[in-house]
Parts: sequence; C-alpha cells; structure tokens
Amino acid sequence: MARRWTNTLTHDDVTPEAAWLNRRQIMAGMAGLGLAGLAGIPARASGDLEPTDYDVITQYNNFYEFGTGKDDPARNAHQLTISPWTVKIDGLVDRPGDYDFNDIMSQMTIEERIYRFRCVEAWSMVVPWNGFELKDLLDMAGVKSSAKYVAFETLHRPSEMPGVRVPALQWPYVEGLRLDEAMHPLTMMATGIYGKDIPKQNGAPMRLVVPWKYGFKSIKSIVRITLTDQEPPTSWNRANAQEYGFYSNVNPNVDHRRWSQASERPIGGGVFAKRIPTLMFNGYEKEVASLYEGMDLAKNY
Ligand SMILES: Nc1nc2c(c(=O)[nH]1)N[C@H]1C(S)=C(S)[C@@H](COP(=O)(O)O)O[C@H]1N2
Ligand SMILES: [Mo]
Repeated sequence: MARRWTNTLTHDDVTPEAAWLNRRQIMAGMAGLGLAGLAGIPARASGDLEPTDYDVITQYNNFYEFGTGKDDPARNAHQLTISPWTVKIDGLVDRPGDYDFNDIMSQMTIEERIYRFRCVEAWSMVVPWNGFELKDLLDMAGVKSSAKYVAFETLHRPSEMPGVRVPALQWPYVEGLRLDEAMHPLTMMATGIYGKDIPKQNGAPMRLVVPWKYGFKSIKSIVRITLTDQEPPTSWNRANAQEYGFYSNVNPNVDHRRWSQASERPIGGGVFAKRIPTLMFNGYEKEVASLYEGMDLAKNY
C-alpha cells in the first residue's frame, strides 16, 4: 500500500539512531534549513528497517483480550468502542485526573518512528508507528520526584472483548516500566501506523511501544497510567515468573526457558523467509545500554 507520511522525511532520514535523539532540533531546523539540514545525521549502514506490510502488521497480532490466535484480534477487535476514551493518570503526579484522549492528542506532537518490533515468541516486524513520546504525556501530568515506576492498565470490557471471558491471563492486562525507561526518548505512545489511526487490533486508540523490550511490554488500549514508588505487577510475570521477568529486554544471549532467543523470524517474508540474528536490545543498545549499567541481565530478565 502507499505510504502516507506525516512529514517529508523518508524512513532513511528518520530512522538512524542519532536521528530520533535530536528530532526536535531536526524538526525545528527543517523549516529554516530544508532537508540539507539533515546532512549531519549519520546514515544507517544497512537497509534492515524496511517496514513490514500494513496488512501483515494489522492481521498477525497478539491481543489476548480478543482471543489467543494470531488472527483473532483482527477478526474480533471491531467490537471495541474507542470513542469516547479516557485515560486515568494517577498516583505520584501533580495533576491526577481523567484525561480525554482527544485532549491529549491536541497537546502532543505526533511524529513517526520506524522501529523494530520483537516478540518474545521469536518473530519480528518493522513497524512505522505514529505517536508521541511517553515523556511528554507524563510531563503533562507532572511526575512527582518520589515516583520510581510507571504502571499501565488495558481496558477490561467483557461485553466487547470475547477473549477476557476465558482466563488466558489475569485481567486486566497490566504492564510496567522503571521511570527512566518510561522517560527515555525511544519510548512512545503509538496512535497510528503507516500514517493512519492505529487499528483496534493493534491497540487503539493508544498503546505503548518500547522497542528494545519484548513485545508483551508494549501494552495496548491503555486506560490507566499510575506513577508509583513500587515495581508494578506485569501480566506475563504473573502468569509465569520463571519465563517472563519485569525487564524483558530483548537479549540474544539469554534464552527463553523453552527456546533460543538468538534469532528471529521476520513476519511477512513468506514461509521460507530466513531467520535473522536477534540484536542486543533489539538494535537499540547504543541508546539504552546505559540504563542497565552494572545490572546482571541474565538475572534481571
Ligand atoms: N492488552 C494487551 N496488550 C498486549 C498484548 C495483549 O495480549 N493484551 N499482547 C502483547 C504482545 S505478546 C505483543 S507481541 C504485542 C503485539 O502487538 P501487535 O499485535 O501490534 O504486533 O502486543 C502486546 N500488548
Ligand atoms: Mo509477544
């Protein structure tokens, strides 16, 4: 399908590691300098960020609230009503409250980010997300200095979610990040894919994207964000603590108890598509390794 970008940068311009770090300067500079202003950004050596087809991204999903099959979310998520949508932001914030999704959107800078996406099941995609930095939303609510973690909660609405009628997981789906992870400039709230509103099966109207962590950290259809000083519970850790830890950083050197994490299968390349090596922190090592300095990543899986 045709790519409709929200600005004039191609993904080769937008994606290099350094580019997102100084994106505000880039966006500010673009007006005056034109694209020549991008000349100083180091180029990515390989073309490994060719986005996965829209149809694949939106038809091969994990969203257990709509069923555990990969095609269940695309088939069932149309039942979800997403308007109106309110996100409660509470806990250790200066301005707790119920934030209307449209009000949030009117205050956020929407940009595009092409990120690798690596599921713990060892498949992967490359997704051109649209959205905003989580930090900007947290700043809107005003994070108190006592906050150390961010807890997230997905909508729980049995009347519209056939999957929650069975105990595949404990509902609602919950996730969490350390505050520094949440505030990292790579961490985003996605509200679109390929320049269109994010489809319901991908977590409409707003889902987390943490590209250096396994996909299950990227919680969908968020209705509550709580700032806390305690490490929050997470759904997959609750379900199986031996296999799924709080951190869940992509790490080719730490295998899952039941399979290797050294390589992954890109979805959309056909059944004979070659597996590719999995990258440390899913390819974002330069940006995020410092967050985990001195930590034993095998222990803190
Ligand atoms: N609420 C909720 N969020 C969720 C899930 C889920 O089942 N429920 N699945 C997770 C898993 S395991 C993955 S791999 C990604 C899949 O995102 P995608 O369907 O957009 O590729 O969503 C994550 N977020
Ligand atoms: Mo996943």
